[in-house]
Amino acid sequence: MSSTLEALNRWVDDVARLTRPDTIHWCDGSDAENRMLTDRMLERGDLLPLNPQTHPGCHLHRSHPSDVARVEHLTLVCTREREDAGPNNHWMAPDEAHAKIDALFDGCMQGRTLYVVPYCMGPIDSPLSRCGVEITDSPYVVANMRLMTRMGAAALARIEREGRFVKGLHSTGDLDPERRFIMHFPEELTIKSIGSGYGGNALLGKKCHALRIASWQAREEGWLAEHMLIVGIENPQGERHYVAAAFPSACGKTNLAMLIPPEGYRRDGWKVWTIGDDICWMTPGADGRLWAINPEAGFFGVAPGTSKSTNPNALASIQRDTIFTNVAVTADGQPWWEGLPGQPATDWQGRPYDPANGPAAHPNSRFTVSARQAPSWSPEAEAAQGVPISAIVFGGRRPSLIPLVFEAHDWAHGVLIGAAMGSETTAAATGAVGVLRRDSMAMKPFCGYNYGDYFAHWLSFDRPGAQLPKIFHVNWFRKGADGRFLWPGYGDNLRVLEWILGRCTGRSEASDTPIGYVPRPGDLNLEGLDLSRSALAELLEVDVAGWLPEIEAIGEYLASFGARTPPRLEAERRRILEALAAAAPRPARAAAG
Ligand code: GTP
Ligand code: SPV
Ligand code: MN
Repeated sequence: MSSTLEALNRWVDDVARLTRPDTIHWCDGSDAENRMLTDRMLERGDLLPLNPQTHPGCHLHRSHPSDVARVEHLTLVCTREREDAGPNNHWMAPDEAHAKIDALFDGCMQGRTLYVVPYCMGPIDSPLSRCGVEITDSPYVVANMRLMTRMGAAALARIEREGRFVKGLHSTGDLDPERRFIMHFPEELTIKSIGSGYGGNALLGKKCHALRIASWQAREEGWLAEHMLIVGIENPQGERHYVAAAFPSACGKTNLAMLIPPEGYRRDGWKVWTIGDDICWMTPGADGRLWAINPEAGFFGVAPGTSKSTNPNALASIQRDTIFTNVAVTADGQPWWEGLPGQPATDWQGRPYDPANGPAAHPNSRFTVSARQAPSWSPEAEAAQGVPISAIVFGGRRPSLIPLVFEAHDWAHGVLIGAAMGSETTAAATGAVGVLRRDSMAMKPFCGYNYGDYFAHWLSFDRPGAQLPKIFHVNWFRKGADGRFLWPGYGDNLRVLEWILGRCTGRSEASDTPIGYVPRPGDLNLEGLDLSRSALAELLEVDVAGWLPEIEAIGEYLASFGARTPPRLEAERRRILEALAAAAPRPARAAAG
């Protein structure tokens, strides 16, 4: 088979000449093809069967123990000008990068099948969607792409019609971390990835295309490609509002996107609809509002912590036709991870479970499942025009200082809040866990260009005629003196979303503080919640003395992007600093100068 698009055929030929596969398979995305691939993977041991009674159509994949997360130090943005990639990215000159990685691709598919995977990011008939083709030698990648994107014949037809697509070349290579690279060439709409079979490194439609390449295109074309969930909140009056929220990897997007309202809310008629759990593409509409689509069609979710009490929607979604990666297994062949009832028999590496070896499931173990299987999945996720966004929410893991929720005074202040985001690192990427780092808009690992230019692009949406969403910051991860989370989180986060949407419709009150509008204890609906008065006070406190050094640190961080940082952000920062200094007890006032 081949396509009617010469440019595509030529590229596949060129790649085949370089990588020398035994055979070439063009994917059509059909059930028959998926069965064939599954059988092949079961035969080779790429997939292991799970209990077909409790988990029909589910399989386990164990990746190489050195290949279990994104590798940010091996992820490069290769632009002609180094400054265009910015200090937020690792950079290599395009010629040098191509030469380096093509040498690794040379002959790497000998004895293997080359799969051509056409995919569409977003509803197949949406003008906001964008297409790509991934070439890979991993059937596991094909099976995941089939769940995560609109993959196959319909995507190919659109690509042939449009003639334009992102080229992604992937091989698992020999899985040697020394010969592993994930390279992006935004000026050529090209991705090359070798040496890893793991999620974000290998499913090229996801972070590589839908964020790094798409953010570059979005800047050129006037839209936004963001690391955000999209959730619809329906109140008892039947009004539906959509919220887009950016939290860093493993900081709660999937959970918020699928939350189940607390009991009292359910009784009153509140409903929550999932549109997306990881990526959001937003474009200004003719009405001035931002309209959003989820470019993905599935969830690649964190398994540990997913349970009946935390995320029952996710748990219900993954009872059938799911690929589990690096989870543990019970004696009767069910997938298992920390947070589930029962006992693991074997750990994520297939060893008999021994607590001395650490957690049974890898902390970054994942499930891949079609989004349609979520009970909360919204039909609006298929809408060609997307959904209108009422509020944008930023957040991260901040054990101290940052209140449960606050609202930006205006768009520019909101952009500063997003740019200043910080969060403790998680197991989603290799490296130390629990280290506080700046992660602007949760895009540190995913922004395909200079952060300074990115902040300016965000600011540019504030123009005449725009009906922009209000911007908020949340922190579900504030800890008390005893080291425990102060806020119950999960379903109870709807209480905060209700306040947020109330701010958008004029129904919620707040106190105006130097850092933004903060709810007073009585402004949140806490009915049915067992939260001590002191915990609530701590969650909503604006600690002026603590904020002064934070705002100083934000200044140093913004300055690190040099002349590309828009002066407007620094002006906003100084405004806050001065307001804090005016609110501070006497000795601190001098600091603001
Ligand atoms: P990526 O898929 O890596 O982008 O992650 P994500 O942002 O979708 O994170 P996810 O929802 O999978 O949550 C990651 C971890 O945070 C899980 O272990 C959750 O149980 C935990 N978590 C999510 N929401 C909350 C919350 O409100 N409070 C607390 N304490 N933990 C939470
Ligand atoms: C993340 O790390 O933010 C993820 C998983 O959503 S990955 O696909 O690996 O990027
Ligand atoms: Mn993510």
